[in-house]
Amino acid sequence: MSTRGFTGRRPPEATRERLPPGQYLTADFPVLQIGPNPRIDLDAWRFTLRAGSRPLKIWTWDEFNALPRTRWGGDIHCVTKWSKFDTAWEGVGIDDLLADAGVAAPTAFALAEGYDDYTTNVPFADLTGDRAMVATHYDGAPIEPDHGGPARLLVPHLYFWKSAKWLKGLRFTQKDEGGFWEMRGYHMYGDPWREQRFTGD
Ligand SMILES: Nc1nc2c(c(=O)[nH]1)N[C@H]1C(S)=C(S)[C@@H](COP(=O)(O)O)O[C@H]1N2
Ligand SMILES: [Mo]
Repeated sequence: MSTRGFTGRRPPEATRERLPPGQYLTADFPVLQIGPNPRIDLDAWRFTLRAGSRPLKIWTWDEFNALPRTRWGGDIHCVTKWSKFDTAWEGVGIDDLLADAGVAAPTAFALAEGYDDYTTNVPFADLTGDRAMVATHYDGAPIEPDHGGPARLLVPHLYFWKSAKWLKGLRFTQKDEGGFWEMRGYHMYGDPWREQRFTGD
């Protein structure tokens, strides 16, 4: 009888079922980004919703924090193959942002923009229906700068590169425009369960 699978390196059944293909479980929270943390002063922080270059609504930090709050708990999956289970987030749902702006989505596509000029595209449908938020808290505390505080996008059903840190706004685009990593070979959608890591996956 083969002993493969009994070496202790294979995760238990319950863990395997929660891990998308090619992922491994970590208890750490790795920090991944294209450059240094941007300096963000809360007095100067703005969150802007745009259609192309036209601003639809701009919130200050205080205005943003007066919006209804939402929580989400669950697993996150990074394209570099780590997954982290049972993460806990709090922030403002994109549905609530849109409602406060009093606008319907003008196009089907959005680009999330970070204060470090990072961008990533997400179909607008993936941001609504309680599937995404602008998170301000992780594990009950304000999100640390390393993880995108004061506010980051959280789209947990897609690979974590879609969850833009230091979020400064969302831009509706006419077409599905690739962001920073999508222009460099990452998948336009990024579903971890279909292992959509790179263009063509
Ligand atoms: N603004 C911004 N957001 C970003 C990035 C970045 O470089 N800048 N990197 C992305 C990538 S590639 C990953 S894997 C996750 C990592 O988030 P973490 O550092 O909180 O684990 O942030 C994503 N969001
Ligand atoms: Mo990443």
